[in-house]
Amino acid sequence: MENPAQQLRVDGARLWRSLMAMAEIGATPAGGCNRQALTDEDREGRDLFVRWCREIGCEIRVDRMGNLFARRPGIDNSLPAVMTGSHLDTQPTGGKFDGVYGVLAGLEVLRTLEGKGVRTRAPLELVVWTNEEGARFSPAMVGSGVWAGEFSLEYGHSRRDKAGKSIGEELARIGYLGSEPAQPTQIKAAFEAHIEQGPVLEKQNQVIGVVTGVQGIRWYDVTFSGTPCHAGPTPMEDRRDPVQALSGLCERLYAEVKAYSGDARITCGDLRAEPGSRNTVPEKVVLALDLRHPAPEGLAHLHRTLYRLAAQVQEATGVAITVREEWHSPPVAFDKDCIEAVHSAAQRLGYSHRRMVSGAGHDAVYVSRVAPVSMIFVPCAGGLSHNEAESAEPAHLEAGCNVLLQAMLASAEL
Ligand code: HGY
Ligand code: MN
Ligand code: MN
Ligand code: MN
Repeated sequence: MENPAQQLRVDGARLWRSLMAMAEIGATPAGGCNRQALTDEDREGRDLFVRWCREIGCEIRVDRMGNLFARRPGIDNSLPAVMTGSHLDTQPTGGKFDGVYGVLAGLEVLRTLEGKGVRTRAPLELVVWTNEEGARFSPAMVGSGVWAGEFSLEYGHSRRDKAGKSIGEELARIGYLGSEPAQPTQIKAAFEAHIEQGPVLEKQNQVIGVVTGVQGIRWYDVTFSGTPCHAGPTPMEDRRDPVQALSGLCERLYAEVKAYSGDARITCGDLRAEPGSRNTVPEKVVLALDLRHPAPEGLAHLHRTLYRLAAQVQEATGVAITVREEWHSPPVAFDKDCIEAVHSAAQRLGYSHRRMVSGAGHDAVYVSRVAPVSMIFVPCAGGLSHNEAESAEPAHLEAGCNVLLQAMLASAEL
């Protein structure tokens, strides 16, 4: 027989309405969202979130990295808090659910407790982390990374976008440069709800992903330096063309990554040529490279392969190739008790479920440095994300939110 806390359920229709209201901020004509970190759209989304949290009596605080905390007091506020949350910033052609679902599912949990007049023993904290995506400012997850002590505050503030604007300047500009130190408070356990952003749950017709960890990520800037010359008179054999070196390296690297393991990932999401004129062989081409693997030794193998092949192609083409590592987020295993809290909630609620490792990075990676953590995944259509067509079923979003509620209540000692 379920106890009263276990009988609590969220309001899926209210969750959906909030998701759609947030999706209007930065809405794109193709039905996605462009609400990049620390833009005016991000500020608008944060302001809406703060208003919603204040409506249910949460205390709001903002830290030096713009991380936004909504705290729901418990019966005993000397106890460490139970945390949930995610991010509101999106990719330039992002969707309505990546990150936002985790923030608004957390809000729905607080709204449910408030509506039912339920007070947990431990306080609850709902967080919006700054710049999770790493699209406008590199690296990804830098807000939670500074909070967890992975990066210094100076480093976090110094990161610049392509227009040369820094995180520190943009936080001040949008009014979210908080005064709280960007450092961990006492957290008993943390749970993050998120769409899977891959095809596994949908393909296997499962509703809940019980997330056991996150795969490793390594980011690089690979610079190819050639000799600028005229596109017409210069014979092909007289050129040192960085694009030719780039294509040679990519061909070899994609082949070796695919041959190495089905779990390995390579993505070349951003490229720039300088001076960027159609009829001048570029002086420089810079490739922003993303490599991933679930195992430390797999990620290390990809790292070595990149450097080995870069040296080979440099030798073959005479084009200087420099590889600079931008970010390294090693694979993370989540806490077994938190994983079990998610698993038993899914089981008791009768949702089909499976354990899985996350292919995407999440703020939970850095939160896991300072507190026990697990995540809850729900399917997204076609496994598509970082795409304006991203979509998810209201019933699945509600199910994930019910699992979040129950996992948090189990930890908050209701
Ligand atoms: O890159 C990632 O996996 C995440 O979207 N920041
Ligand atoms: Mn995300
Ligand atoms: Mn994302
Ligand atoms: Mn099971």
